[in-house]
Amino acid sequence: MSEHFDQLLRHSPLGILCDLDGTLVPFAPTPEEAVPDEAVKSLVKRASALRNVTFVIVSGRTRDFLEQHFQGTYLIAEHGAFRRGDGAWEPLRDEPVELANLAVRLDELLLRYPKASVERKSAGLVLHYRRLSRGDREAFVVEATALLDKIPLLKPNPSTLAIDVRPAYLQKSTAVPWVREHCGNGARLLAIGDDLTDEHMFGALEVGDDAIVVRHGETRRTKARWEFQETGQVMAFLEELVALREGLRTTVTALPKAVELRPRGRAAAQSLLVVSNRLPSMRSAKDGRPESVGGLVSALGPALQKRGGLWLGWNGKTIDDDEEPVPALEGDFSPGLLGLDLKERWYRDYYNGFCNKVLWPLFHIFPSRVRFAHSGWLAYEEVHRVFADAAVNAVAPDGTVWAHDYHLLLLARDLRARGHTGPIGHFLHIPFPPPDLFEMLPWHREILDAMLSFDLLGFHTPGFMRNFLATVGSLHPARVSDEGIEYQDRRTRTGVFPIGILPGDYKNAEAPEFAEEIEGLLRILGPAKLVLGVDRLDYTKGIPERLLAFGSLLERYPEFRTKVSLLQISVPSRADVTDYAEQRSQVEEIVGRINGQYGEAHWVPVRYFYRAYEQAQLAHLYRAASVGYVTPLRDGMNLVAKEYVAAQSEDDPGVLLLSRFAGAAVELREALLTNPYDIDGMADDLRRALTMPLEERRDRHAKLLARVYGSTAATWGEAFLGALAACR
Ligand code: GDG
Repeated sequence: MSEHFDQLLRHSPLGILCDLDGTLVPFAPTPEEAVPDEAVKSLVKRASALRNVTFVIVSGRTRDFLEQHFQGTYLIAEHGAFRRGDGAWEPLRDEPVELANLAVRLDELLLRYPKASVERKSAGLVLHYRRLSRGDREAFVVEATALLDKIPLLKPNPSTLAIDVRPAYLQKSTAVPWVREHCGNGARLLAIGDDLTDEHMFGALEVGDDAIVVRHGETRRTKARWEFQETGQVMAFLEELVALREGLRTTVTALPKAVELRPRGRAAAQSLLVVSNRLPSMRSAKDGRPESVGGLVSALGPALQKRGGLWLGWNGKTIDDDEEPVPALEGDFSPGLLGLDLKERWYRDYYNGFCNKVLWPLFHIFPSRVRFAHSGWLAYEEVHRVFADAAVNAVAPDGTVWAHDYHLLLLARDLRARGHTGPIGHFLHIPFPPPDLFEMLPWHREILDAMLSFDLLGFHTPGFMRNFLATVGSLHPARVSDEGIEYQDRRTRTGVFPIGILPGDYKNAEAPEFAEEIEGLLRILGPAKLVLGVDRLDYTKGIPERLLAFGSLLERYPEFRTKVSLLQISVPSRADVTDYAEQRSQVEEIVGRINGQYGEAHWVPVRYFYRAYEQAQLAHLYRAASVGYVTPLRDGMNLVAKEYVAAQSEDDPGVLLLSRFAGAAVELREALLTNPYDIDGMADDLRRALTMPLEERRDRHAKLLARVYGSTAATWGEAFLGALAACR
């Protein structure tokens, strides 16, 4: 028996949630004909008598039906509307469900489709259309769902050739906490079912639990990690499981197979899965070929294609809190993009909450901007479970998983709990803070524990890696040595992998269709030298400081007035987080003040744009700028700095003025380094950049360019994946 099932099936307490129709009992043309036979009844009876096992039938059937066939068994009827443990039936909610309005219209529908039938229940009804001809089925579903959509409260749930109609809150997911409570502390649950109503049950499971779907030859997406094809296999499995727990067997051999993701026309389970909070944006180019937007996908695309991999992440859409996200392929791109919706609540508490109001400011050393909320931490854990469920379905159990960034620090823990055995790596795109800051996180121990489930943790700079090792050394019992970090029976390695760009994209960028707008912009700027800032509008990027230093230059060195203009492009980002909205007002206020104070009829000192440009337009602007003004207060790497270097002409290159607190400053040592906290000092550095002799500019640029070409996005991806493979 596999190690995974050996542990699960012997675990105490164990809860088993088992659907009936299509799972234990084969389908029949009508519900009346589908009844449990003696073999099912006797197996359920034995399962119900096991010690330290809570066996529960979780069905859409009525109380009467279940009671008639199963005595002495825990039962959940009508998708959770009623449950019965050792005592009497209890309703999930007390209010009755109003179905009267529906009756007349349903009767009319059934007159037109006499082979369809309705099964009435106290908390809903089921429309069965299995007996309709194939041609009639589709028309019936369209008419029935149109009719039901008009009924408030009731929500149609199309399942296997039957439509369940019941209040939206009645879902089998409600069975999961009830069973867990009955099992007692430390329980693990196993859920088995075949249709979409069972997916709700699977979706409510937690780390350590497991689910088996019964396929009946279908290949729809599922939250289950394991699969059987038909009810006979479920029976054989449960027979052996019961015998194992009764002490009559030592092993279970009738085990389910791992579910493989079968996206349209694609190979089965993948050998490499990249997981990031957000999917990269892709679009179809004019010639129909998919084209990536953004460096990360260019960096990882070739590695994914070579290994037949997939990319999993949030698709940018949100859904209502009572809906369950189902992973789906986005478009027809290569590499394949597997998208997940986020519930509204997760967007608020996980993404904007824990990620962007806790981890982002804390890791960038802005503790005063951190806003802790326990709901945020709970959502962070919950979203990890959702990502882990989707991930284990999308990658072979021994495949490689590469997780990205602070949104997914717990992923390896949750993948291991789901039986993933392959290598799992993580790359942090932002800084890692020193121990005393990390300790501010009320959940610092849990996060470190989870991070130590990765095989490899990658950082941009040796400094960030040192911070991580020092944090483990001071806050965690793990042993840190040259061989890596050892904790319990695991070893985690760390490494420095400075991310790069694809320099060719900036060096030779030619896109005539986008050039006109930029040339117009440059004409307006006139003969003044151009100082260029490009960033997401984020308080870590030091935009107010950069503007103030530019003001200080104009104030203290009046000879630069009318001779130089600052163009600041700020790409809208996280605008629904208060700190970002405030940053925007602050930036606009400083721009207004400088322009009011120094502007002249023919010269505007600062041009400020709150929008995004095409990559080719950025390359054009980079090339036109005499100074690349990159001044973050703290930054993981900062790709703009590298892009600026790549875009310069070698004959007459501009100067990169770079904050010493950007990760890029470690590599780009020939840039003019500056301290953005010292406004007048930065103004002096800007002056030096604007007056640097050609020879010095060429000399610095040649060295910088060699570095940008020496370590690119592609070499970064391969280096990380190579190191991850070497961990095993
Ligand atoms: C995180 C870390 C780390 C900007 N404006 C436009 C545009 N951009 C592109 C730039 C660059 C990218 O966005 C920004 O990358 P950065 O590295 O500067 O910053 P973050 O977004 O904060 O990224 C950072 C990075 O992850 C990678 O590990 O370097 O430290 O914070 O590529 O060109 N792109 C387009 N239009 C714009 O207007 N198309």
